[in-house]
Amino acid sequence: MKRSNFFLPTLKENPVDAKVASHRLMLRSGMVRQSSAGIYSWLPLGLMVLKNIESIVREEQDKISQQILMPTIQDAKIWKNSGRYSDYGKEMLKILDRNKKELIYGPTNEELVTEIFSNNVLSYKDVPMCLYHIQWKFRDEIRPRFGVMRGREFLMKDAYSFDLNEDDAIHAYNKMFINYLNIFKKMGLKAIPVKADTGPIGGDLSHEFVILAETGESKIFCDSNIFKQSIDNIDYEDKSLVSKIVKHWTSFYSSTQETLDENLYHSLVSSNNRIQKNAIEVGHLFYFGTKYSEPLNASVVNEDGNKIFVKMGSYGIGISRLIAAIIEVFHDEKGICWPESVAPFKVGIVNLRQNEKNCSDISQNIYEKLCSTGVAVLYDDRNEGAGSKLADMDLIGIPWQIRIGPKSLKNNCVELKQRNKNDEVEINISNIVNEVRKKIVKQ
Ligand code: 5CA
Repeated sequence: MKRSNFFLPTLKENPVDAKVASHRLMLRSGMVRQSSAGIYSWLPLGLMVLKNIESIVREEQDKISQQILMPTIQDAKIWKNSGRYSDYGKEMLKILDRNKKELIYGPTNEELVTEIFSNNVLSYKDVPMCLYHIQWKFRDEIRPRFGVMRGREFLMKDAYSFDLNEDDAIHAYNKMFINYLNIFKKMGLKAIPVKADTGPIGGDLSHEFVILAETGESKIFCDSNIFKQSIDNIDYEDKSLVSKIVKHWTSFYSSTQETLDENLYHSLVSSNNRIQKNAIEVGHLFYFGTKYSEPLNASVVNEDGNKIFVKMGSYGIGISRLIAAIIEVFHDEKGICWPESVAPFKVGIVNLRQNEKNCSDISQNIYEKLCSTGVAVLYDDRNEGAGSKLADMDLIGIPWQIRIGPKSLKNNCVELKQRNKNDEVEINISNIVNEVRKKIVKQ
């Protein structure tokens, strides 16, 4: 993509009402624009990152569940049947259509997915089943703030599991637990699971996945050793391995403020290892048994001919919030420093002297070669000063920068710089494409 053709309205000044780094940088780098409180339009750069995050989530979720797509607008009737129409309170956006039929804009999808299951699955042979979708949600939050971190409209991945008995349902929960660790790892994040409250979703088993950040709205209390643990891809059908891994991770004390047991925390974790910090909730797991399957009549006939209500869990990831969380972790005073897996472009080319023919010819040539090998490149070909082009490239956070100017061209070289390091190296023009490709593959 050439910058001259790319809709990227960057801002030089910090917007006054943006209080946290991620909000400031998302506005300054032209990723989003607010349309009303807590509701955003996604411009090309922002949408590219959103899609990258979606595809990491999709790739991992496809290993343990099937993707569907439910609508944003739901019939109020199913929410009345589950009892949540009144329970959900003012956060739920209620709508009347032209026939005065009551609809709602979905804040989540337990009711609708349970109805789909109930109308289409009759036999125990069809379970276990796990369905997920990636869809916009609306919650009329009292205090939408920090940009897409706490929006009113936001993109969520939500999955729902259906099982015959509690043992299988806990296996589904555990698979999701490990899947989440892998998803966040792929984004370069160290997310940890913490024991959590179930809130309006309900149930008796729940974990939040959180990222440490000063600006996070959750407070967590945990054993620092949990940060030293790592996760690998595993065979999800190996029930005992799955359970062993989850037992290991949950053996370290970790809790949100709401579920904190002060005595237990102090007795289990030595004072040097206690971490009490702010964190951003990026994912949430719930197990709630038959809370929705009973009122919405989601049952199957088992082998013995008996009708049983399925045991369910639901599992969310804040896709749009993740962008803010990633920026909170990966930024410096100049701008965003994207981890490569989510970066909108892998390489940015900065032509430092647009009006010098040699610089432009070589920039164009490297740009074409990189594009033809499938690398996502943004080439800043605008007729602007070198300083402002470099500042913009730092602001938008592309992981690798190729800087092309007369000084290094004298040695037949260009400069290669990693966004988050101060280690620019001169590389011969004839090697640059291969060098960059090698570095990207290695990451
Ligand atoms: N139905 C369940 C699981 S699918 C559910 O709705 N869980 S939740 O309420 O915890 O939301 C799931 C995830 O969505 C959260 O972990 C958080 O990352 C994200 N999220 C929730 N509210 C917002 C919001 N107002 N703005 C941005 N992201 C949000």
